[in-house]
Amino acid sequence: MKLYRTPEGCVVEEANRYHPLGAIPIDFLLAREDLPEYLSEFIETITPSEEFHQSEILAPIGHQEVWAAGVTYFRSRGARMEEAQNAGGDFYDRVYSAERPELFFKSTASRTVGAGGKVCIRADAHWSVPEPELTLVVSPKGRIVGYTIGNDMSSRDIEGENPLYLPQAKVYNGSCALGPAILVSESSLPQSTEITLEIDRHGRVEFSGSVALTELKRDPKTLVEYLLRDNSFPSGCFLMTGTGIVPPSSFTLARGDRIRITIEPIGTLENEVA
Ligand code: DO4
Ligand code: MG
Repeated sequence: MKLYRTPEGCVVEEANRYHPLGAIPIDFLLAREDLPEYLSEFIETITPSEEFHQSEILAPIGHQEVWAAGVTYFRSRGARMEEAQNAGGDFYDRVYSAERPELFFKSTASRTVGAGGKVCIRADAHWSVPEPELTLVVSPKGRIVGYTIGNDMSSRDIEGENPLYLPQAKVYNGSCALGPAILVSESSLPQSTEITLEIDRHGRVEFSGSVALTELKRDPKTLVEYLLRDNSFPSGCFLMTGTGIVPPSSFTLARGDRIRITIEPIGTLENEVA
């Protein structure tokens, strides 16, 4: 079952049928502890349609905060150590194997775009990349009630210069994309689930890569447990689980690039760089 947000309201896709939820706001849905059960029962009362125009979808977010985990894949650890080689210290190596994960504040709805929206690179950065990440949809009490695709847009030169610059490398206008939908499910995704990234430039593929969830070092439930320690999310929240795909160091995003991230059970999140 997938939950979309459109300008006309939320829509649930189930078995190729689309159930409009009318005036029910996404905040009401994402604040529920029983979202999968609630939606399964609620759509029984709605006459579905077989049509849905995917061009009209918005990021599936209301007033939730978006948080992110970092250095959760070996590939990310290596990339971080390389970009920060002049910053001194072995903090990325240590956080990769530490018990406490790296968790950071990533975005608000105002800085987040949905599928088809434009993501941004900072004007004062010269090394920018997308980070394709499985993103957990978390209830106020910390239950994982769904999954979406996230793009943790990042400025690698700013991040690499000094770890204290992380918030500037990560949080700016258009620095986050979520969507196209929330796969509403309480079951874990299979370990074989693949995340793929394709970046098109002038109509041809400039970079592509993929990673399977087997490479994710941290258990999603443990990441959520850490995030909710002494930290409340009355509207629920999103938690990106880190990137396992990093383009080569010679690569930086350019205006007009198209970024496509696919996670098969959820869909494809496609955005152009503004
Ligand atoms: O430690 C910096 C951020 C790492 C990150 O965003 C990731 O691994 O996905
Ligand atoms: Mg990331």
